[in-house]
Amino acid sequence: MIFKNTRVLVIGMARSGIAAAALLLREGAVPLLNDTKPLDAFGHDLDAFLHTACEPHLGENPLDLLPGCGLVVISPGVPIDAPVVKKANELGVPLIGEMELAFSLLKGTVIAVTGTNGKTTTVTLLGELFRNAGHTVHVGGNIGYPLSAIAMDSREGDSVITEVSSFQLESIQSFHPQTAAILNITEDHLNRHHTMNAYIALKQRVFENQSHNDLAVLNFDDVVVRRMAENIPSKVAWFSRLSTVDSGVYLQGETVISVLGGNVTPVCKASEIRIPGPHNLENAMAATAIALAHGIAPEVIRHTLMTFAGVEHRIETVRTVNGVTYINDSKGTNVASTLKAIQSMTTPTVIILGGYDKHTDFCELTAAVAQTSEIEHAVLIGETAEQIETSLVQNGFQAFTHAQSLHEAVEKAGELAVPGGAVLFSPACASFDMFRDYEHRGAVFKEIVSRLNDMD
Ligand code: UMA
Repeated sequence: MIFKNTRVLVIGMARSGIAAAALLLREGAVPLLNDTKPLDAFGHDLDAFLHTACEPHLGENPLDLLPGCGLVVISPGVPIDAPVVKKANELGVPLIGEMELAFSLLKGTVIAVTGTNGKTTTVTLLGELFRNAGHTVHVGGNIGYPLSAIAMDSREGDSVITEVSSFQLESIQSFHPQTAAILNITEDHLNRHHTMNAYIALKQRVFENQSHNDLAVLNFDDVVVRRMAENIPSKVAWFSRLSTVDSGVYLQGETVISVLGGNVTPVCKASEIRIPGPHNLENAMAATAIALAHGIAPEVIRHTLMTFAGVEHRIETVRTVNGVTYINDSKGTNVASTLKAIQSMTTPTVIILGGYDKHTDFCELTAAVAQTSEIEHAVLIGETAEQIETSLVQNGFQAFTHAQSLHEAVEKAGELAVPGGAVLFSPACASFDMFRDYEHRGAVFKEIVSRLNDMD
């Protein structure tokens, strides 16, 4: 792709758009920045960037600018059926996503991790593993640090570990990770992808440009993911908590075992892995399979698994106030993720649920709320509060309360919780109805909790 002197329309002026524009400027392109939001929706940092670099076009996605452009780069938040994308296709203006742009300019070995849940924990753990093994490592992508920012300074020989979302996979062309993993697939983002089949097909695109020289790391215990092995050319390494596999990582009794090229090696005891819960055991096994394939020694892996403490906003204990422990699981942005948080509770719990409407079916969630003896009460917030209420009632669970804001929800949950119990903030929904993203939502939750009065 030739960028020099090319006028490039960059759609979206949040993290991805700004990083893409900076990368394009470095390549000598002429980026035109665009966002449907007004300028005052962006911070002062952006002001400085715009005045020195690019002129913004704000308020709508400008179809009239397309004919003068040689390329369009879209942010992950721009769906592939957006009018601006359709128009670019009609006019024959090449269009790629920010991740594709970054990939075309990246140096180093790319390792991609996707799946519905566990991506952030797994890529963060992989970063630790590769760092502890002496690699120069970059961690980014959907985790919050755009791949374009990594492309600004990655070098040959570096390891680039990227979290990949279905949104990003919608607009790839040549994206080709040397190693790609799918952790699991459960229902999510149906408001954007419409059907489960479409969502699964997008996830599988992470292998689309791989060959028999590349590695696919797949969850043997997830039937949808397991079946993908039939349709991809890559070598496969499995990870499995429930079965023995012939290549990859599995659990035998209490021991995590690796089997690579016929060599069977114990890596560690499951109980030595610091991040808790069966879902984290799977994340740790996926990371182990990837690390082993990249030559990292089992003793480095064991040490890292024993010390890695997990990620912010994921079943994160914030504080105990008046005997009640407040847990931030803002990263619980879908039903499967919140189910894992519910399963990890061991004391009487008030759960705060609800958020942005992704057209989710809440039946499995509300059944678990009704059947899990630890969950004593639910406080409902956000766009989906009424839907969750209806579903709870259908499952015979009446112990719910509504709140109009997160602040009110935390106060009500604190009043309802018993000493020795917990307040679990795990919304099972995205955050976009009330917050910028799940990190913003988690930070607000932690701020509210930090201000609660402790009577002890
Ligand atoms: N916009 C338009 N036109 C449109 C749609 C959006 O102009 O048709 C504008 C919006 O007004 C907004 C900007 O585009 O200003 C938003 O772009 P964006 O949503 O892509 O935001 P970024 O800050 O660039 O964040 C994106 C990812 N966001 C999404 O996928 C929604 C971040 O993932 C990612 O961390 C970041 O790039 C860096 O790679 C977040 C996420 O929620 C965490 N991801 C989803 C998830 O994990 O479930 C997929």
